[in-house]
Amino acid sequence: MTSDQLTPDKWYTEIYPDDGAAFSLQIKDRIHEEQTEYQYLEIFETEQFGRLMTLDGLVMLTDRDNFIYHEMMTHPALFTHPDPKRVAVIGGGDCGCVKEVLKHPVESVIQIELDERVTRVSEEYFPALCTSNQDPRASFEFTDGIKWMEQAGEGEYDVIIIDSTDPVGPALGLFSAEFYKTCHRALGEHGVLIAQSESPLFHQQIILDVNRNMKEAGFNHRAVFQFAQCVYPSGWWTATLASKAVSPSGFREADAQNRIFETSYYNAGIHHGAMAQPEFLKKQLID
Ligand code: AG3
Repeated sequence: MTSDQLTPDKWYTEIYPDDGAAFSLQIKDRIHEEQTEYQYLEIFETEQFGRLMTLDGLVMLTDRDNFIYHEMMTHPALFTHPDPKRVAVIGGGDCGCVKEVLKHPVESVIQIELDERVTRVSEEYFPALCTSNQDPRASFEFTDGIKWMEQAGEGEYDVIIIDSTDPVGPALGLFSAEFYKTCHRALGEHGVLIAQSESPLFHQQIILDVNRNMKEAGFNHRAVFQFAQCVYPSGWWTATLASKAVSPSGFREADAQNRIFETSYYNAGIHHGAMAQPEFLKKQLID
């Protein structure tokens, strides 16, 4: 299914058919491939981006640039909540979000990933993302995140992070108002939700739908964070944050500024800047 994405001269290409565009990485070797119960999983050694993981022919992450994505999927949400202690990551099987969350003084983080193979393969091929997996505050469940949230206790979490694939197939439900409603219920009174929400240039409608669905689910405040991610469609990506009570503009800026842990991308200035919206998006986003 995906073998034609690697040419004989060793370029791996993900095509974006709806946008007449593509992105290629120069490959040294394919070092792993398997059909899991859910998807086709491949790992490549690239020439310049370290290792690459793909799922069903879509680029998930590379060693070189995943820090931007994982830092932006976690720190803005954790610094928006006044005192985050209990965190859930839906999807995110590569453990990159768990690692960033554990830099905060949280009590627990649980990763709920459908496909256990993604995590096992990450432990082997992306050890840098899995360095905190043995932390006693971390736990891992391999099951459907939608069902998990339906059964979660009321107010069980402070922050929920949705690190999903594109909204097709099993991930589609993770972009729905119904799912966000279960998250709203599972969050405490200052609860914060953040979800990866695709490209402002290629997937504007998805961002607008995510915002509308979060509002419908009862989240009073929402903010779109933008950042570069050159290995994803258009090279430009977003995460949408939704909050029950705290306005995203009132994030814990001093704590972000004086944070005691290392980041490579995130800081208080980036947090502010990432919330600035391009005119074409601002005009369409609902308040
Ligand atoms: N999650 C978002 C992947 C979306 C990429 N889409 C694409 N290549 N068409 C990545 C998981 C990182 N933890």
